[in-house]
Amino acid sequence: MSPQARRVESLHTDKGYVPVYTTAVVEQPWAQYTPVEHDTWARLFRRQREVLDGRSCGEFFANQERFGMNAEAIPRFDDINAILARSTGWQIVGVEGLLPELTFFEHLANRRFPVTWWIRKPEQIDYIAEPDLFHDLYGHVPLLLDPAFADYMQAYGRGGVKAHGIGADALMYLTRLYWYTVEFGLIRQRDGLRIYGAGILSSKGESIHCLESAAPNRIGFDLMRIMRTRYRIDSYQKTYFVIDSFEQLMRATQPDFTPYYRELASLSTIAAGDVLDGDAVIQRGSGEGWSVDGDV
Ligand code: HBI
Ligand code: FE
Repeated sequence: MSPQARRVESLHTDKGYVPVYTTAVVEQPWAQYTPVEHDTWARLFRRQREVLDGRSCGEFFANQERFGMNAEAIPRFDDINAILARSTGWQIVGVEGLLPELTFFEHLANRRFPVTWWIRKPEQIDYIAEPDLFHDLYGHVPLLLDPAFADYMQAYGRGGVKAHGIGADALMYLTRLYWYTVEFGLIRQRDGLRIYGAGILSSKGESIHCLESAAPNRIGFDLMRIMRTRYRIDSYQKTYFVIDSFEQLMRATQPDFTPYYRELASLSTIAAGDVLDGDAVIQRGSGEGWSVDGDV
């Protein structure tokens, strides 16, 4: 029997939002979702369907349809899992919210993606500081049907377990990679730049900003460059990194990163908005509206 699902939210303290770490896997309490919660899913689903038309990568809507995701109701995790099992062998597991890093990596390494079971409140439609069901399920899960992306996520999890054993710096480098790919990545496809990062796919504002705004830099994927680059947690990204394919991502994570971490220790970090001489610049950002500090 799984533990009972209970909604755990971050606590607002003088250090900002502090995640309440819980590690349990819980059963999705599907029958307990209220009409308001299904409606929140419906509103977000319809809105992003419109915004992401011509903006999300080709795989995104196609895979959503393979899952049968629609605006009618919050999907059942069991239905999603039946389809995942037949394709890439991934599974989703219900969780209360953010997990401790090692627990999170261990799930990924075993082809399990943790999905927050609860959905945001109506007044949080436009912004919520932590992952909820909409971000996790709508944003992350469709790409788990893509074989190369699915392998990348597992390799990332294995690398995470290893980095956790190496130390805090290794973990910091690897977290930057997750941020600039899985959460905020762009991909170059036949008809132009497209979104694949879940942090963007689940945000109306950033979906438009990342492709249309003149402010951010758009730079070709470079593993070591990314692992040196700080990022923003409280505003749109100053820089987006662009991959050419999910195979490129998968190939980049095949080697053991241990020597990379050693090299990174001798290299300076890069501010979120900086452009370097060797960068494969697709667009140099105007920097309009950027705050001068706040990179993490
Ligand atoms: N836990 N449920 C959940 N979802 C995440 O995306 C997540 C997490 N714990 C840690 C974490 N992400 C980050 O440390 C990643 O950068 C690895
Ligand atoms: Fe996420």
